Amino acid sequence: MVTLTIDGREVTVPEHTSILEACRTAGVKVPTLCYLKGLNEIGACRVCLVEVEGIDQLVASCNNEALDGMVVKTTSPRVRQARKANVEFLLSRHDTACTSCVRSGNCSLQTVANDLGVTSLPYKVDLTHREWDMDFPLIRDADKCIHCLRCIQVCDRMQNTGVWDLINRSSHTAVGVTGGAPISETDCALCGQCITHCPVGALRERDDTERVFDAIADPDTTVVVQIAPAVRAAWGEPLGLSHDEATVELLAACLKQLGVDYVFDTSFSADLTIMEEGSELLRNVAEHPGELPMFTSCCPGWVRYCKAHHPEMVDHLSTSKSPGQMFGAVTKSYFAEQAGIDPHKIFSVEIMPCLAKKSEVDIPAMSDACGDPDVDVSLTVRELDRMIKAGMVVPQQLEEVELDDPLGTYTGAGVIFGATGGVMEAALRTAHAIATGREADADAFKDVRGQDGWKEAAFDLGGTPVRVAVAHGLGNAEKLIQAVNNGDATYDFIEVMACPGGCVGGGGQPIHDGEERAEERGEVLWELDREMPLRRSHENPQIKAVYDEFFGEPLSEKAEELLHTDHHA
Ligand code: HC0
Ligand code: SF4
Repeated sequence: MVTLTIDGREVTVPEHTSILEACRTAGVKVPTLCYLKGLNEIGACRVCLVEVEGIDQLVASCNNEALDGMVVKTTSPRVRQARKANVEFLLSRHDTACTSCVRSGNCSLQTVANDLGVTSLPYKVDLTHREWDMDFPLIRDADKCIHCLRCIQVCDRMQNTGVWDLINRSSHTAVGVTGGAPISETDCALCGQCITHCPVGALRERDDTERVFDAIADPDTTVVVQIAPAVRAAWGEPLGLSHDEATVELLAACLKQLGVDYVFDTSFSADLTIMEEGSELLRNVAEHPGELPMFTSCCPGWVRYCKAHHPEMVDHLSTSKSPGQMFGAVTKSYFAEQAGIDPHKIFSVEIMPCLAKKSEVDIPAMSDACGDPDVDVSLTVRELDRMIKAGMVVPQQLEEVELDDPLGTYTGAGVIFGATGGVMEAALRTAHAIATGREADADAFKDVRGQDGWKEAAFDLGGTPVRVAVAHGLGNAEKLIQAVNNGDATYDFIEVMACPGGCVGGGGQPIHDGEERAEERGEVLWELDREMPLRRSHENPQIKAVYDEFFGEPLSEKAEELLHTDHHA
């Protein structure tokens, strides 16, 4: 341990702690912009400068160690003026059109500039607007980049993808797409983690909200919205709602207020996915022993990564569509039939914590129900929250409403899809019942929960031993695949979610700079599961009805046609 003095207060911290973390331990606020604990500790932004007695230069607190006997000052005039000058420098080459910036009100640069009393800029550099493919789901605005390098580190170190890099030389050095390639030609998985880790508005999603507003305004169009499992754990955060207040039923009320015709729950089709994927797993175990593992395919970020980095594994992906896509296909077939609506007049919207879903809905093969896309638009939670605000909807003034019939009923198994390990646990609950004819305790498979990047477990399903693994975050997935390819690990079934913590930590979720909320949001889903009267997908009465009335049984011809896909198509 080392003991140092910060602004006259003594504080003791473990050796090798940074001065910044020591300040935080002492309750001393130091502003930061580029710092991301454990991932980006490079002192690039120079906003966390402090004065250390005996050292002439001010030092960056994030990448200098706290030493025994050190005397640190964080609020001296020198420190304040240097921080302010450094922020003025950043702003001089930043597009400061805050009023039309998607991060206004949630931007660390804006906050730091306001906190430091920056009210005018002594100088400004001419900005050259750089072109970007505005059709791509991920938008980058180079004029808002502050060169913090977080996106490079997150993409490379956490997600093993390397889309971003330093480009150009000397004074022209900037952040850009590796090798200067067009973004659509890179291996971007569209996990969106660079967006949620960007401190400013340099990275954002393509905004598709106007398409939804237009559909709502069209009297000939029936707008059907599905809400993904992980949305309920986060949608209320920017709207000042607690987790208890921000229920899926209150969100349904907001959507109805906006003019949406039907509000359903993707958790319903998560239950449907389990019926198909669980049956697929058991069929594969029986028919192709030794040809496994089978990978989940419900995360389009993971599917994009798999296709780009591991084409040898594509045939091991489950052919089951993601719940979102299954929902779209069911909406424009079974639901359209039941409700007597022309499927071509249905506008199908999914609200997802995800960026990759924006590309998934555009895959040409995802149009099985009536030839139109099964899902017309995929919105992130951030876009949803913007729609709620733009529609002048005040959730606090609304009463909860029930989700609509017949696709609004779901089980706890469907809800936990949004947290790492949840898809696997839900699949095992049902696979066990199919294999043994008996129900296991709903918590019997909880060994695959938790925040470890790579988890494994083995279970007996009616005499068949099944080895399973769960990875979240593409860097962890990569390690797992390497182990499988090298023969160092053998599994029958593997869940991969691209985002850390699963969809609760998705790239389309509300942003809280410097905070990781995935674990806390995941707890919301596990708690909902514990409280649900039905916790196994096969117990969902509307799932039973949809098979009785429409699909016949899992993996039937109709189910294969509407609920499965060819990942090569
Ligand atoms: Fe997910 Fe899903 S759990 S991927 O994270 O499987 O986005 O929430 O909607 O489709 O259900 C995202 C979340 C979903 C799908 C479900 C799966
Ligand atoms: Fe999208 Fe979820 Fe996959 Fe992240 S983990 S890319 S949010 S589906």
